Amino acid sequence: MMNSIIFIQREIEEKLGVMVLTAYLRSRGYDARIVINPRKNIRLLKKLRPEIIGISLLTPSLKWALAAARFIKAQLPDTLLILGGPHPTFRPEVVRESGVDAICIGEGEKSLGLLMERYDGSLSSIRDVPNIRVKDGDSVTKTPVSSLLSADELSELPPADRTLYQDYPALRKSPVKSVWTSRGCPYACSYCFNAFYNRIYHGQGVIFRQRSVNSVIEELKELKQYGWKGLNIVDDQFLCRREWVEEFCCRYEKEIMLPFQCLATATQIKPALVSLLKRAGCEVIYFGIESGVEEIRMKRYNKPVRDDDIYYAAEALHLHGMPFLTYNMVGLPDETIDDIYRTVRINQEIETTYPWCSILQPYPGTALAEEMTIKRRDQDAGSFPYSYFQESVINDPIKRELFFNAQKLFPYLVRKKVDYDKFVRLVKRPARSARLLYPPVFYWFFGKGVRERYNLSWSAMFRYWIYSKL
Ligand code: B12
Ligand code: SF4
Repeated sequence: MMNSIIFIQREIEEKLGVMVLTAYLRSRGYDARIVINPRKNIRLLKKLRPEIIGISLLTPSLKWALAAARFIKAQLPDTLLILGGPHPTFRPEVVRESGVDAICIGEGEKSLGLLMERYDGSLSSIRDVPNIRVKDGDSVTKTPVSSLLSADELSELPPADRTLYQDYPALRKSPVKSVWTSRGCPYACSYCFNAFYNRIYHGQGVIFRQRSVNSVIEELKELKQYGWKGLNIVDDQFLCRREWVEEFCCRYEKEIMLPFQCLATATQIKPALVSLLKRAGCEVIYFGIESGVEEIRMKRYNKPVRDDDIYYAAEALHLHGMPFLTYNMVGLPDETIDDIYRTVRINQEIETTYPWCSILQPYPGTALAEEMTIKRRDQDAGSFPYSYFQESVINDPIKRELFFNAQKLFPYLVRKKVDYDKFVRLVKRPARSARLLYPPVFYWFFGKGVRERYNLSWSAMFRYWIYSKL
């Protein structure tokens, strides 16, 4: 009999990685499914009795994942439990945790495919599978990473399996879908995972790979039947090859004709390209400013974007009436109140449509993690908050409060063009009663931004929120 796998997760959200792996496994004849909230659905899991349980793991969900792994192993001791995704890629040692049998580093298709083929109920049967760490008593067996999938191989992958989450009403009716068109980013920003990822794969193929335009368009045509209103293109480097973007826009405009949003680097945003994207249906472009202080951006964050690139990009976007969202961060331990205001200020100057701000999290595997001292040294014990909108993990309580206040008020400070004196009054040790209002202010702007970007009514937002609680 063929092995089967069930992916488990906490969030009521469609995970593209899991849908991609499911499509790959199903095309090879394996049964793959999803169960959200495994504790509540333990009877279902016991009934299905999968040979393998997989978790796609981001660092902030580590605590949940380890508790879920232990719970599953107590209930289904014969099941192989494997973790994959960003966290185990950067912290393979997580395989030593109780409840976890194996982890997968980097791209999952080839490894999980081979693991499903070879697993015979004993851990020794999967010890040779590339990219895998397997627990063996007190020691761990490692295998080297296999080469990255080539652009041709990516184009030949079956499209993400969109039927996977259909049993969940919030997801079945979700008006926004995601798609990926490329993998990899050659840059090395110090807060991002890509530098480390590229080191793991050094010598194992080209870092940046793009699917053929045809394979993406065919996937989107199929996706149309799910009735989406907005599409997110999740690529880190969607605009980096001009000819590819031109071919994509040309076909998208004719064959898909639905609104989409994408990410870019400010240096890539030029008037002609913006006009092309707008004609094809692009409704919002996202790009990173991160800090309004050029030196912090370029030296500390290692992001090769000058202030002038940002002003020029904004000009090109305004010229064509293209709304844009900017990613900003606060939270470097030596970041001053004036530095933060410069981040607010640059967004005021360029009249960002959707100013977004998060609190810097030095996730394991990033260059910043090496440099920063955080509240609890043991990063793997789940010291990171669930969301980067929550709080800073640095030691200094006064700075933590400053970052909290500035992040919560950021959209307000930018949109209302708040001046320096008022900014200082609002973010530097405000009265406790005033501070209680900051999270609602943040969520008001956040919700309003989501509603506008995806053309949703308040009632649609409310319906979606209710579904996500079911
Ligand atoms: C889209 C996206 C989101 C979406 C959806 C996230 C999701 N859960 O799928 C949203 C907007 C919800 C989101 C939210 C967050 N995100 Co996000 N997100 C991304 C983004 C841009 C693309 C992910 C993607 O779909 N890739 C395409 C698929 C095909 O690749 P993949 O998921 O990596 O899967 C492959 C492998 O990892 C592996 N694999 C994955 N799972 C498994 C499981 C098993 C068992 C196996 C064997 C293999 C395997 O195989 C897959 C195919 O090769 C990435 C950046 C990036 N380029 O990857 C950041 C990224 C994953 N996000 C990140 C972060 C920090 C967050 C947040 C925590 C931010 C926050 N708000 O605080 C939240 C938390 C979300 C959550 N609920 O856990 C970080 C993760 C860092 C870390 N150390 O974990 C990333 C890497 C961005 C970054 N530059 O740092 N995110
Ligand atoms: S450009 Fe974006 S994806 Fe690439 S390394 Fe920098 S932050 Fe990461």
